[in-house]
Amino acid sequence: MSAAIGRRAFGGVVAAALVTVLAACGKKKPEVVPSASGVDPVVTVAAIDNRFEPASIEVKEGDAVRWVFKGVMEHDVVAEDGSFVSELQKTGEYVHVFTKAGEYPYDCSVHPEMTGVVTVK
Ligand SMILES: [Cu+2]
Repeated sequence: MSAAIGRRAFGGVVAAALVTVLAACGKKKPEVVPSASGVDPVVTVAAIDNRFEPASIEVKEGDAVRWVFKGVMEHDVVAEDGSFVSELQKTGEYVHVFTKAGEYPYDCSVHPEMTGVVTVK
């Protein structure tokens, strides 16, 4: 193996390590899923500084959930599975209709300590 090839291989290892570090310190926010409209939410969750209130809610299939943004800081709602993702916002609301039973953990992309879960029965 020549020295040149050796260097190239080393560069690849460094690049791979860098990607790993970047992935660990900032998971990329998934694409925003537009807020639902024309529905009547059964539960409202407040996004405040810095938590979701209430953090854990339970709804039925077909129910809509509304998040209202009331913080001084910007927050968002990001489902772990990407099924509901809001913009970063300080005011206004975000609505999502849950059509399938399951557990939907979510957090705020800028405050990892802000977590919540929607359980759909
Ligand atoms: Cu936040």
